[in-house]
Amino acid sequence: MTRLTPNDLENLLDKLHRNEEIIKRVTGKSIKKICEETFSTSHNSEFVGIIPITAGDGIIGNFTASLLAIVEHFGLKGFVTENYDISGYHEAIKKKADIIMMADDQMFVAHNLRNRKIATNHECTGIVYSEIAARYVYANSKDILVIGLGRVGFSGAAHLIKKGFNVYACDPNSKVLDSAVQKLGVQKYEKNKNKKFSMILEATPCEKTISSGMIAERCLVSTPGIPCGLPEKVGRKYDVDMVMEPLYIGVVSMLYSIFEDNRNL
Ligand code: 2YJ
Ligand code: MG
Repeated sequence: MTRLTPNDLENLLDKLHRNEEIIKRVTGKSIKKICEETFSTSHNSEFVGIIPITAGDGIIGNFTASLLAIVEHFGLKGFVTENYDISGYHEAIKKKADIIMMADDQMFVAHNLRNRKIATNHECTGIVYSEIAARYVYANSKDILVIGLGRVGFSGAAHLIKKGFNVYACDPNSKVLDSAVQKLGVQKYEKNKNKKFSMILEATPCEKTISSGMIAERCLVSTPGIPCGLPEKVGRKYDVDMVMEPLYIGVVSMLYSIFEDNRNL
């Protein structure tokens, strides 16, 4: 898994606003609306406690501060605990947090203590970026390509299958690919078949995973993967719309996935 760097988190609010505009233009809806529809939940003034975690490679400069900025941008109140780790957890509970957010190098979770729902960043990131891709207003079919079947790509592919899309997938690890074919019912993307896609979910930590042979005349690349998988040259040559942002979109998805259900309201 890619570890975020303080550099990735610089100008987070700029990136966030830019991507919110792009999402509206390419799907016709705001990111919040998309999450509301996807999870059938809405927020209810939850108070969010964010805990810096020193395990593994330790604190990432700006990480918890960025989470707080996101929570506040969203209209919720929150705080970063002064203490780290277990002491931070204790502090968050004492301060009456409703939602706890914390991450080590393997897992980034949000836990709603009111309703016991828990979200992982990888699953919610896969779901929301696949939703964005699937809602592309210029899509020419229900075919969609998923590049990379790690935790994020796999979750995105599963979500798209559930939504009734024709999911094609590729991954350099043939065991992982075979398992997605069996477990999810995705089809293998074969380069030589010359199939072109107007919707792509790219979920890899690699550069240049997208080649010009894959993309239709007009195409949306939805990608949480840093660095960007679209080579600049290819992006310039075709009419490619791109949603790519390091933290905000995944975090909004995590929050909506643990908010209260609004179906019975
Ligand atoms: O509390 C801290 O500052 C650190 N323990 C944060 C660690 C953040 N975790 C990661 O960067 C993980 N690789 C997951 C991030 C997924 C973002 N899409
Ligand atoms: Mg990438």
